[in-house]
Amino acid sequence: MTTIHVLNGPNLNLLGSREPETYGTQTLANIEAKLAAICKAHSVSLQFRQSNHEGELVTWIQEAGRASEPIIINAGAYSHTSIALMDAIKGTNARVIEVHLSNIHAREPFRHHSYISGAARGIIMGFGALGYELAITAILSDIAISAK
Ligand code: CA2
Repeated sequence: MTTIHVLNGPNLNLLGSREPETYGTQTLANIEAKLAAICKAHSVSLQFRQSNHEGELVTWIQEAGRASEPIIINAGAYSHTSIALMDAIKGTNARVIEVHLSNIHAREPFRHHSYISGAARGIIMGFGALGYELAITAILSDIAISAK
């Protein structure tokens, strides 16, 4: 059974507690529950994780990469700073979808560039928690196409 890895970066554990105007009201646990239900309905397994540590995210990307399993990543602020995450993604042949809750291009200039984007298959941003569901849909569709 394919596993979809959903990786969340720094401070996303605070989701739903502050800044609802930017990030919405859903908690990470809410998002995980929704994705788990979608994955169950499609007979795929879900590995949903969050870390405030860059190296841990690198390790998880490598782990998914070794298994050639798809990754959905919201790297949080590391998106704008981390060459290590970019290298980890480039070093895998895993399919990677970048997600952001907010539209980073409508925010401060320092958020406009993401090191993840150039290494990702696609990017979904600005739709809040729905973005994660859209990313799962995209991956499920990719899996279905590659199984044909
Ligand atoms: O829009 C996104 O998903 C971001 O990846 C979220 C990051 C931010 O640094 C990126 O520029 C865009 C921040 C996540 C922090 O989330 C919080 C949620 C509630 C309260 C405080 C932080």
